[in-house]
Amino acid sequence: MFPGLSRRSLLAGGASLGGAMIAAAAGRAQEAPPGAALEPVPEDPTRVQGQPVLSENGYGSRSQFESEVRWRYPTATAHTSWSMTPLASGHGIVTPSGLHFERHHAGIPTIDPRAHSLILHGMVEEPLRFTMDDLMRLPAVSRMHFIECSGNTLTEWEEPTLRTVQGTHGLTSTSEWTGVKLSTLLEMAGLRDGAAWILAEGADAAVMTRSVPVGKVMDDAILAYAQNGEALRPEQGYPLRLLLPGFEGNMQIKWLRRLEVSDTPYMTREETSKYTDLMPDGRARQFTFVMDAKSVITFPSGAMRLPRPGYYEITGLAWSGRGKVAKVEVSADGGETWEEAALEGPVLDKCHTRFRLPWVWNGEEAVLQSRVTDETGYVQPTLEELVAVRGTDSVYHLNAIQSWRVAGDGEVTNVHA
Ligand SMILES: Nc1nc2c(c(=O)[nH]1)N[C@H]1C(S)=C(S)[C@@H](COP(=O)(O)O)O[C@H]1N2
Ligand SMILES: [Mo]
Repeated sequence: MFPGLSRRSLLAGGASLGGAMIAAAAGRAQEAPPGAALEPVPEDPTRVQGQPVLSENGYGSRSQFESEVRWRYPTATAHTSWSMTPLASGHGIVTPSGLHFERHHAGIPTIDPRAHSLILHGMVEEPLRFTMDDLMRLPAVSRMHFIECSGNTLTEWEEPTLRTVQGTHGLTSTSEWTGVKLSTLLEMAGLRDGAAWILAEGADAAVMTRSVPVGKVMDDAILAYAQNGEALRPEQGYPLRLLLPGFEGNMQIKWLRRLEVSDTPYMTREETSKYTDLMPDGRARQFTFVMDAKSVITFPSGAMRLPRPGYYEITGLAWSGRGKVAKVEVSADGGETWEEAALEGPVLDKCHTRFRLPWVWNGEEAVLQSRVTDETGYVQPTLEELVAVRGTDSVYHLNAIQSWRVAGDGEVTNVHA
């Protein structure tokens, strides 16, 4: 990508950076960015030995010249808050574990896996308790899936608000998740007649609870203990989280400690007071589990500046909670005309999919948009279309087409078009 562009993308929402930064002068680091170790930079790396093997005690770090970090949405406290993935600087479809977005309602608990267990009870033939060792002995699966908070993009209903794609869309990330299919445990315990819902409960101070339909659980729910080839990060629910591919992030309970089977939903706080969608007629949609198809251009995107007219590769991410991405179209004229982008394979089920389209910018104002169609034929709506149905009282599930305006001087801004 273009030097200088990704650095700017850190300035999500106009907030100041804080933390470590690279001094641009002389290209020499003065303080290591998070996740990096500071080393002297030789004038000619062919004239001196490099760092010895295991100089980092056996766990690698990133280059001291890479400084992308998650950006915390400025909520009143840092314990119930969000942090957002820097999508603009991402490559491919996997989110580095250290940059996976976070949503915690009561901070990140520290849980000793040897003391942790999962209880499965309620409408089952035989209530069961599993230690982490028990779970890790069961047959496992590894799958790549996105998790998106249904609050992703919530600032953008009425006015273009946050400046960067990290701010507008950074509550979605993709990892490879490994764990046991939840259906395996339910088959061991045996569901009683009439079992229809399962309450999942976390071991954090929020003791977060959500009701999940048994159908989803038997289909593709995973009890994940690993992320991108290693144990889950504490932020993602170490030692155990529920993964419900394609469902809203809130249901994917982290630090999972209890599952209770019932014939009715539990009507917890998170499915009544929160995570319902107030409609224009004053009624609310409830149990809006599936994340509708959505896409966003990550390059060029808000707060970048194209240095000059000429060739660029427009790229971004598309995903759908209903299955695979079928098609992504890109417009450079605010939706007047569309061109089909190339999808980078493999195109996976309920997973971020990267799209790319070559573009020659002629130096005139352009409005860039992307529009995804998923394998069910669902087409990502315009904001106007979405608001016509939902109004502007609902907070969650804004999956409309995003517009980035490229001005004559190359400045890229978040606009409603
Ligand atoms: N126990 C527990 N589980 C939780 C939460 C929480 O605060 N506590 N937050 C939920 C919300 S709202 C989202 S969007 C996802 C975020 O997952 P992540 O932090 O791994 O990205 O976790 C969900 N699971
Ligand atoms: Mo969320």
